[in-house]
Amino acid sequence: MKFATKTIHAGIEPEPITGAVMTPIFQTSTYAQEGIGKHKGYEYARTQNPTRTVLETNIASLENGKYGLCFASGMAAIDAVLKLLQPKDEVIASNDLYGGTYRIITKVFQKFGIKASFISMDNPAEIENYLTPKTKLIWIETPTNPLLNLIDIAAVAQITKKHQILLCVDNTFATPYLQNPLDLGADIVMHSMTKYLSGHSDVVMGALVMNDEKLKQELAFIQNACGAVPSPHDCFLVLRGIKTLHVRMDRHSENAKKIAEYLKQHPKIDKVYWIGLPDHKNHAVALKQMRGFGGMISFTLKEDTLQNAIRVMERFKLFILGESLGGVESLCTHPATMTHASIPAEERYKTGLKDTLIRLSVGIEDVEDLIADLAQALE
Ligand code: P1T
Repeated sequence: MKFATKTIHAGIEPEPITGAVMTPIFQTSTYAQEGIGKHKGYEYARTQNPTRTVLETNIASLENGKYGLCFASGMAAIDAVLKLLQPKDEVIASNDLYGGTYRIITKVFQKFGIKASFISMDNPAEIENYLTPKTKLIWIETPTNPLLNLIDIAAVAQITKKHQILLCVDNTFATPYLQNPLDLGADIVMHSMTKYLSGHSDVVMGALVMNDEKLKQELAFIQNACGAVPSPHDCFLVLRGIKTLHVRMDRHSENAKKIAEYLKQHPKIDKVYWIGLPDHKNHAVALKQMRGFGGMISFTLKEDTLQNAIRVMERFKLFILGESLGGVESLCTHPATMTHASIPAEERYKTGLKDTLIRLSVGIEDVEDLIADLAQALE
């Protein structure tokens, strides 16, 4: 099956009793058992739920993986991966990444004896300088949040395979429509389904996809033992969102291209970060491992003061000021005080994340209206 067909059909069959075409919301916490240990594969809804099973099968298929697991949030999915580690194990993560990922590693898992380093992965060969016998996990986000750096997944996977280290890729910004990390050698793909997969800013959810059965069993054990599972209603909403993922991503990318080009020539704009621009520092990596460039753009102003950046963000009429991304509506975010506030300023500055950076999640509205909004906000 091709991608557009999989979004609508993978793992999804009409419901056998009534023929309902849409996967029903199995709003139940438990299932009747015919006898002790005799049941239809469902015992208790933390462990399995049919609406969730369909979504897990669907997302696995979109990522060309064998197994999918859904969680109550993207952070719950990240939490499950980190729980594969033991005290004294080490994780190496890319240094530009979602603030919540930095926070859970440094504020939650370091307390339990996990060590972490956050490094630039522009040159993947340099990762080897940081490896120790205790390194068990490499965590990368590509494209990164919010600076839109790219990491060569296949090059990192060569290193992790050589040293038998797990590689997990946060594929939230790209989505499986634009990039499939498992095909490039990653062991686990992680998603905040809150974003493009649900696509309508009405759900918080996360997912992991993998090929290795033992790894799946370990992660499913953590999912059930720790219990951060999504509700059946939310699974239904994400299934519904995914059906239009390919159509939405095309429009997000198309609109973002026009907006990036508009910003690029605007006299008040200094830097524009969009991976589709030929002068983006990692554009070659995008061409190598992605099928398109997506809807996320960051930029800074020539008169680079916090006051100016705030003025622009507060002047938007269509772009909604807020956290999150990937919905049909355009959003504008101030990473330094919102999504990345939990990263100490000196760490943020090292990666190039200034207090004045403005991040846009370009929606699927008419691009002329979006450009008019940018024009009036920058006036
Ligand atoms: O919000 P949640 O579903 O728990 O997912 C966390 C997460 C993980 N990975 C990436 C790349 C993310 O962007 C996020 C959440 N990010 C935002 C809320 C944001 O506005 O950047």
